[in-house]
Amino acid sequence: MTHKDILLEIQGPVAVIRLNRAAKRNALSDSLILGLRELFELELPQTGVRAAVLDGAGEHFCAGLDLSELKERDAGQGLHHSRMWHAALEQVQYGPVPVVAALHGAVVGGGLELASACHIRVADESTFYALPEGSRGIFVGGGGAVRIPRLIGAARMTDMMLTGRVYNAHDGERAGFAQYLVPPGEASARALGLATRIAENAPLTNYALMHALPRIAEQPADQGFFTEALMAAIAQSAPEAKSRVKAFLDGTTVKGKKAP
Ligand code: 1HE
Repeated sequence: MTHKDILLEIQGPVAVIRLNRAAKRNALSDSLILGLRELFELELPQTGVRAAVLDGAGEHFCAGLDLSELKERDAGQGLHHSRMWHAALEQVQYGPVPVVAALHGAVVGGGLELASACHIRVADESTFYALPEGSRGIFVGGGGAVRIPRLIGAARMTDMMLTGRVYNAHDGERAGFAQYLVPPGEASARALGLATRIAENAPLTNYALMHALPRIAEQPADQGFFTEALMAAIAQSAPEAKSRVKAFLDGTTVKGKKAP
């Protein structure tokens, strides 16, 4: 059952998931975080989709943690709250299908943590990135300390949290937050085009990119080479890989197909 603040629309092989709490700038309440977890873990696998788009309704992608719920917590409760976010965003990163985030407006705090758990980020020119945790006297807790340095480096993240620095869309793209920068209002359409293209890949290739590549990239080289060899052997043994290679050799592949 999809959460009241989440819209789910199936467009052919792509699930379009929209944070739908515009009045609160799509702030992530505990209930909304649990709703995302349930959607990625239980609902999406049943839809048979092969890729997803995640965007936000209204003027902003996401204002992060719902600050109205940030009540007095003891250390144990704080730990469990952060682990709840981890469990949910792990379902986004290591869920059933690649997720393309379509960004606009504020991508801040936990909103940036959520965007970082996606596999590709498309930002329109209204996008800005910030980590207000630094000025609110708190720390990231939704996996940002792990995922954000992998996008932009620990030095930039440290600067953002220490000084409150805000990156605009152009600087953000150069820094590595987003892979695509598009005119205002065009992020969701571009993300849908990319997701549709991704959905055409062999499922094992997408699986390898989501589940094997990030792990291989963290392994010492010797182990990484070995894991890569295992994944390569599994992927190329699939019937779909064989038929795709055969189509190329027979000249029946659609040539010159460009990414949208
Ligand atoms: C919120 C939230 C929120 C807006 N929690 N209610 N995140 C932040 O520190 C960012 C806080 N938000 C903002 O800086 C701004 O709202 C925005 C730049 C995102 C958007 O500005 P604007 O002018 O379009 O909206 P607004 O007037 O500030 O807010 C509209 C309403 O949304 C207002 O409620 P209203 O009832 O008065 O209309 C705001 O209170 C509400 N709202 N953002 C709750 N975040 C796992 S740890 C993660 C830690 C974090 O994410 S910390 C960073 C939290």
